[in-house]
Amino acid sequence: MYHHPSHYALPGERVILLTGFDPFGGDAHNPSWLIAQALDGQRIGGHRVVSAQLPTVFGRSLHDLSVLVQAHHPAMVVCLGQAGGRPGLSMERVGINIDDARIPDNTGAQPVDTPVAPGGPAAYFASLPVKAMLRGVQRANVPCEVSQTAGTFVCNHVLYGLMHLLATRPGGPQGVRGGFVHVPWLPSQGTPHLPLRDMVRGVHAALWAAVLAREDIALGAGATH
Ligand code: PCA
Repeated sequence: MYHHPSHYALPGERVILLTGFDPFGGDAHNPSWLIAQALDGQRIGGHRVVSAQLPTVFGRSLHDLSVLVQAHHPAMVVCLGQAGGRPGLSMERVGINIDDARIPDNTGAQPVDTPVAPGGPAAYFASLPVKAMLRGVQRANVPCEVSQTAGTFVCNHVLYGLMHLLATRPGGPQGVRGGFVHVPWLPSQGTPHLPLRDMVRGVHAALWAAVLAREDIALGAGATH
């Protein structure tokens, strides 16, 4: 399932490409896609949010993401994914070059200890200002932390693959910033959870903070939980 974006930027607007995933692992919903849909078309400080769905599938998710980046020329790419068991939003700091699936993806593939990009570097840091985004979300009174691992399933695959794509395409990242935000379960999925409206507010605040902070802020690790 691949949803084409329903909004496009007007001339002169910079694009924030915001992605969410389809449901996986037997769940009926994936809050990451519901949040992306809710924010589709929003204007954020001279930027237009263009939302699209990625499949929870190794390989194809990255293929779709690279097509979207080529089509929309975003100034910023923020991918969202569900992380059941986490209590709040998490700003992912790093993607690692490994696929190691605990459950099958939505095509039944379950890679074990294979690289996302053979020969690629071990890891990439997200280039979003994670601490500024953390503070923005906290100020909106939505639980949030900086996370040091996006796991080893499709979300990490997409974060690593996004940063690899930006780093290796002709001309380099070209100022395009990218990263990943994990979100908790909805109340219908389990505990801990957050209401959808709080997650939407939190991601909205994170996008504002990312647009406003050209450089990340210094915020001690003690403030990140
Ligand atoms: N979460 C999974 C993949 C898709 C999603 O929403 C993950 O954390 O890897």
